[in-house]
Amino acid sequence: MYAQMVDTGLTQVRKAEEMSPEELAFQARIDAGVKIEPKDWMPEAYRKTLVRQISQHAHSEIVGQLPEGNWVTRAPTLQRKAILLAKIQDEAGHGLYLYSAAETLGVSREDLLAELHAGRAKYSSIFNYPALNWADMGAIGWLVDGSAIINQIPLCRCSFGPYSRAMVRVCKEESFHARQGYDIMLALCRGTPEQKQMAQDALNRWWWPALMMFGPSDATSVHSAQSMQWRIKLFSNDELRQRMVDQTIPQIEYLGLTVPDPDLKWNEERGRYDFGQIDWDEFHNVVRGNGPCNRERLSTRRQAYEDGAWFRDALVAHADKQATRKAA
Ligand code: BYC
Repeated sequence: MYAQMVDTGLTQVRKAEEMSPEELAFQARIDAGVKIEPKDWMPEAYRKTLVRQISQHAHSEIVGQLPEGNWVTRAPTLQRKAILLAKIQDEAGHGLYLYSAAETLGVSREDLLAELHAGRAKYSSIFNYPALNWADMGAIGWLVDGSAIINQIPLCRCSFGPYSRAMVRVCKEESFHARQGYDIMLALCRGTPEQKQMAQDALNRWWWPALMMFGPSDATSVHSAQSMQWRIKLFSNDELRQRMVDQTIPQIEYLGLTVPDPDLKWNEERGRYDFGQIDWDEFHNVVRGNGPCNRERLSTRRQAYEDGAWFRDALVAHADKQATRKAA
């Protein structure tokens, strides 16, 4: 398969004739669907790509708690509060599995967090938008977790064992999150005209940022070609984005809401929807740190880390004490 690989996008994929015997054997294992485990030989670039993607993913889960965390105290009922709390706790758990998966590649959680807190590491653009009202909790669960599922189901079959296994549980939990989001939207759409308008407003604000979650177009994606050769990515950014659109339009229709895209239309020939242009300037601006909430998100994370220092110290002191006791 690798022999047929061509240079696509902006990355040069490694051609068979450029590979060492070790790399050829490694690629053959990947092509045969064999999982790569942490102690197996791997090209340094494969390891680095995984550390980059898994750590960005982990940071996204952790920062992703912030837009929703703000709404726990304002949830309209006790049941909604309990559900939202459970969802946010799940996101923390996802971050922890993912940091653990990254650690199997020889990096430490402390170093990864230091990169995040210094503003050098990326996390998903979507979490730099504000959650303005309760309907946003619906839109986030439905559209953001919905997009996450579409992106992450294929990752359950990716080539790196610890990442693929972590994704299985993450995807099950994301399904619950997406359903709770849709349930909030459904309740609002069946409510008063004002409540339905809140749902429409939230859809209008979250629709385009949710489509941006899938990353730059295939023509400009830097890493896609190589990541697909290594089966870290199984589908391209544009293919997954299209799936999101095709899957979500009928859900929007069921809610009785309007898609905030005048160019959206069903393409009979393709059997898929055509949709409007994404504002890539906005995307790049957010990724560069200039979105509506980038600074606030980072400073909240830094503060939370500093506030938790006493607890981490206490855990280490306790572990040291246990170890001394055992040794005695
Ligand atoms: N935001 O060559 P490309 C969640 C960066 S968690 C920011 O296509 P790649 C959830 C990209 O990193 C959601 N940056 O890259 C949590 C790269 O920069 P670097 C997170 C983005 O890696 C809590 C550059 O642009 N999900 O759903 O092949 C509550 C070029 O892009 C974004 C994951 O992380 C973006 N949207 O593809 C609720 C899933 N897009 O590294 C929900 C795993 C691109 O060269 N990750 N960039 O500096 C992936 O599948 C891939 O990493 C991506 C990007 C599809 C995101």
